[in-house]
Amino acid sequence: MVRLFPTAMIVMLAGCGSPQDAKQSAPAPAPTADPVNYGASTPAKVKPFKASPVATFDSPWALAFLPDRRLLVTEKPGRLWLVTATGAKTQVGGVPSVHFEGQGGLLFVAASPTFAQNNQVYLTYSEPGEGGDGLALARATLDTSGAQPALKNLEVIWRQLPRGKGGQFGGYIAFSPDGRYLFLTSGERQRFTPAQDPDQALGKILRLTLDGKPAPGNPGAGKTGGTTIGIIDPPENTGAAAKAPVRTATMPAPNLTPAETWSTGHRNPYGLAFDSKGQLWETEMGPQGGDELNLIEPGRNYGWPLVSYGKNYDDTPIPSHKGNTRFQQPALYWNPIIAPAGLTFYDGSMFPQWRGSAFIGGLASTALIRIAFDGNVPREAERWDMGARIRAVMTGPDGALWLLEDGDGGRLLRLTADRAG
Ligand SMILES: [Ca+2]
Repeated sequence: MVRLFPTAMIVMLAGCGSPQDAKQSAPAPAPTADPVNYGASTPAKVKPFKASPVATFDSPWALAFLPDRRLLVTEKPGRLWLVTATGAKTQVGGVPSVHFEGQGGLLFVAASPTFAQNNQVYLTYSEPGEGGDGLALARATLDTSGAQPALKNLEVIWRQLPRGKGGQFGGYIAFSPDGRYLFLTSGERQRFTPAQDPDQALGKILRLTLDGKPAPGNPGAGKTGGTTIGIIDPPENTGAAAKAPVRTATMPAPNLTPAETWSTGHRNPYGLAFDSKGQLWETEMGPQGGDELNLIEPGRNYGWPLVSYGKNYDDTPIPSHKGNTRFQQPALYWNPIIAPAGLTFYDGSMFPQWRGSAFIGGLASTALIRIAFDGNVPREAERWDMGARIRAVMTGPDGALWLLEDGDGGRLLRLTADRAG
């Protein structure tokens, strides 16, 4: 079946609620309390940690710890490094070719929950192809037996279709606490309305098996996608969303299945992590204003691009999330923006006062942000100016916080409890 997906249908879809409707089990109503805006927070003057540079990279994007406490670090132009805790770097061979431009390139890296048994790792990246780039999820074996570490048996196990130019890919991975499922963020590529299309894996969070297949028990389990007429050239990141797309093409939809979808209506999810209670949280870059921290629950619709706490880049308004019970509210939001990148929950021993907190990196805000929780309600507890765009933050096995700065010359920083002199 070939389907058009004009704006009028988007409105109809939004009224249909979540994919769970089909199973006669509508999700609980979205909370009606409007979230707090932390956009005007000011950084603390004192940093209760020491930030030590460990190594320097060219546009690093993500880091992952291996069981032996070495790290993998991606560089957006397409390089992968194996790094010791003291900063010795060895380049990893066998990395797939990526299209490095704009927000695209080699993105996330994660060690499989089964790494101790099989040395498997996952990568996400912008994969070039006919019609443009698409987010790809690949799995490979990290072979460290030779003189140079290398990825072996690399296999793309999921692809974001339709392909297209530019935009933000998402690409964050989080594993369920039991290690059985892989959650993947798929950005809406600045195409707006596909974030509400159940047949396009854009603006979604997916729940997959470790092999990249739809996970059993997903809200749309058993459903298959239709052939979709997708937007190839996205409009500029402006309010032009409602206007006709520049160019469309009929795309096969072999893996645009609602069966993969866990949640809908996301813009640019650049952070995904489980807390100690097993709840999944996501950070999302909004448009002009409207960055969000969301508690992710299955079958819920988080509203993009139909509602937002921000406005379009050309200053055209977007209907507000405020008071709107059709869509899941963010748990908190930022306007003006922080540009969140990276999300980690802290459970280490180096900073016992922060156990249970979450940390978010900030690009535009050049900040590290601590989120504390009152029950299940998050609040921005502290913010520190790091003097550089922060691209990633991860809790290390040593209890330190590990950060990546953005851009050429971006440093890997280890934050320890020693106070700065
Ligand atoms: Ca939202």
